[in-house]
Amino acid sequence: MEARTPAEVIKDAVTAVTGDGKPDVPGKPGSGTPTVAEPTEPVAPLPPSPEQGQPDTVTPTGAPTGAPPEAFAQQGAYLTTAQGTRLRDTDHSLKAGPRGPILLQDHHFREKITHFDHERIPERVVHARGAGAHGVFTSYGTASKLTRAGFLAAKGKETDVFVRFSTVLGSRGSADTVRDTRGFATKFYTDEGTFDLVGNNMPVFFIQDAIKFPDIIHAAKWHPDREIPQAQSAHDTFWDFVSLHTEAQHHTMWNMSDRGIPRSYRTMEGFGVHTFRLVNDAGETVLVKFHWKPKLGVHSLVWEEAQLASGVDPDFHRRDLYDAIEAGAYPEWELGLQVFPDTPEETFAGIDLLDPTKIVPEELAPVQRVGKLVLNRTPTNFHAEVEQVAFHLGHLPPGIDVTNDPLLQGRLFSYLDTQLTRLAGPNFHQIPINRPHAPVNDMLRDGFHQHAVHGGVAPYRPNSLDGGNPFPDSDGFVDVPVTVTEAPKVRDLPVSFKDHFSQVRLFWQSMTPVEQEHIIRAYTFELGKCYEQAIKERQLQCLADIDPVLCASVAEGLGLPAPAPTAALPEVTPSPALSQVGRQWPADGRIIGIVIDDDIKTDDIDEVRESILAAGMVPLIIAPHGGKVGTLTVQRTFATARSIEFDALLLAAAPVPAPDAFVARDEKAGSPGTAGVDPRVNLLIDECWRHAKAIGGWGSGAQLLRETGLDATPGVVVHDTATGVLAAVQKLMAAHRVWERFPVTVG
Ligand code: HDD
Repeated sequence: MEARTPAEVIKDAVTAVTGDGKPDVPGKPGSGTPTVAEPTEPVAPLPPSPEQGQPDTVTPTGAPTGAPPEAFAQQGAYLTTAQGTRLRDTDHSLKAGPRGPILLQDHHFREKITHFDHERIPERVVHARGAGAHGVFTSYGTASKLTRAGFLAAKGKETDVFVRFSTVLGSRGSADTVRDTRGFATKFYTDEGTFDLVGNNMPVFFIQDAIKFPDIIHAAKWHPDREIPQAQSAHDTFWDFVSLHTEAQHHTMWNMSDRGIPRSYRTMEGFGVHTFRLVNDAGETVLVKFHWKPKLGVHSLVWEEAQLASGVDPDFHRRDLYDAIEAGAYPEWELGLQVFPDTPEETFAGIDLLDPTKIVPEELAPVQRVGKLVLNRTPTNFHAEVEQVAFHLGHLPPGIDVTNDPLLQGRLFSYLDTQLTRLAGPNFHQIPINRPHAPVNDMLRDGFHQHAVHGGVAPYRPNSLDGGNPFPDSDGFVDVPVTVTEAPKVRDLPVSFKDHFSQVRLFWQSMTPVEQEHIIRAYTFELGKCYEQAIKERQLQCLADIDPVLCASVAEGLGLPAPAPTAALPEVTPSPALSQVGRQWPADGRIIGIVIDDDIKTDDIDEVRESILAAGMVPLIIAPHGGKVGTLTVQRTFATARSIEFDALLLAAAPVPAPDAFVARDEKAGSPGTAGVDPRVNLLIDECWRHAKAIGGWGSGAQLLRETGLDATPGVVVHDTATGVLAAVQKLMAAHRVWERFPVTVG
């Protein structure tokens, strides 16, 4: 065969596809004369919809008005490369012909894919799963005698804040409602420098010395071989650790209590945990513990609800936070201080204030309110703000100082260190969410991701080249000159730290019977998930050293003998302030489900909806199908509604089973409830009742509650009128749950 030149070979190959070798007309694939049929028909692109607008009619950023401009990266309405070159097309890579390979020269393609490949940053080693919001802190001025920190001292002073809530153990994609401690970290952008209060929703911690932090976290996170369980403490290594390091018993009981499964971030207390030192203008000091008190009270889920929510809505807390803010039901907390004299012993009422496994009961040192926090703005970009926010206990303004709590001392190292890897370098304080709102003039220079262009030549002090700049300020941060006791260098802790059980007993005894019952069930569940008999037995021994009833009840559930205590149990004085039961709270932002059917009188429902909204709560209409029922807009269908979403349930109807099209066969077959009622409504009622939520009904809804006999049980209201039912249900909601409905065997 006659030899051909390379050019002829290529020409033949091209001609085989396009026929005559002429390129296609741009935008009209196949317009050459193909000798082989195109495998696909060219499809005309969809036209832009009219509401998409044109570059000169839409804002470039979509930014809400009033939002800080520096938070937005978009600077014009036209699509550009990262270098600002306008682009014609971002949907097609540059190819050697429509069916050819992608060309390496396609900078836009490489820039887009490379950037995407690096979009994720390492998740936090703990507290990976979280949600955050912006807000404002307003000082009451009541701390002015205690601290010179301006954001606390001046009455009415407003300070911008960013708060990040989190779970501790789970990965970034884990569920919100797992049993765990919750992080409550607040960044105050004060005029005198940033203050980070990096706390939890529990006032004590697992360990007393920071050197054990990697150990407790290794034990509590997943097993290293199979990386399970996700976001759970119900496994062997956790219980192995806490039963061997008995200082962890106090925090563990908080986790096993209802505090481990909060109803909402909005209904959590927050604690700074450690004791801090405040210093005023006169140089006088006091020791303090920080508390956040939620306006709505402290409320929790019940365990089954938490488990259901993990599957039905893993974003339960995140959604609740953002929905509440967007609905204008701004979450609120008061900041409070427990104040103690700064004595050389650093104790109060015999309690060592440096021991982070101990509380000071509020009955001994009341929490004094010093300001109010309101969260009023959701993040614009989750990654930029919630992922990149970096907290650190060393971020302190003048007037607040640390103590020698050995956990706090170790944390002072860890938080800066972790950001170096997580945020890839030492300049993370220049990321918008981390930028102080006070003027910055440091002598830090260069490094990865340096955003500032520093002037001058002399970032050192003293200097004679930059006019002496920057200057120290005699009014600046004071390290309180606390006397350090002369003592030998040791790897040890104070003797008082060795009491690991008396405060666990105090917590247990402060709980009401229903709360104790929940604690027993939590221990029984979690230890029941352990495989190692020795670990269960060791933890039972710890429970025996806390309380015999607790120990015996859990032992019974595990099918093991209850051991005797190793020593006489201490006398403790309960602290009723620790209980969540027995008080009345506002129900702002709570959600009431209203079950209707197609025959409903919509006037009644309109009236009820109006009253619910007027009370600051959220009504959700639950109907057999989407769309409208009369004039009412349906918000949940029987298929999409699940009890976990509602704090109370109103039955305006007893809906009959919907046509087959709407009910899955298994749901229809399996439900026990009342015959003739849609099984999904039966399930709603059943779960709301089991989870001790208020339930009410009128008309055929009342009839249904009578037929089931539920009307004779606590917290179930039947009435002739819708408004009568709502009034009674609202009263019940103030107590959060119908506590009498829980079965109790202790007490
Ligand atoms: Fe920590 C994150 C709270 C002990 C080391 N911690 C982190 C967060 C919270 C807490 C709320 C998430 C912050 C955010 O939302 O970005 N940690 C606590 C509390 C503790 C505590 C209340 C005890 C009273 N932590 C603790 C110790 C160490 C750490 C003893 C290490 C010695 N914590 C870290 C960390 C994290 C962190 C590894 C992970 C991500 C981060 O810091 O920024 O440095």
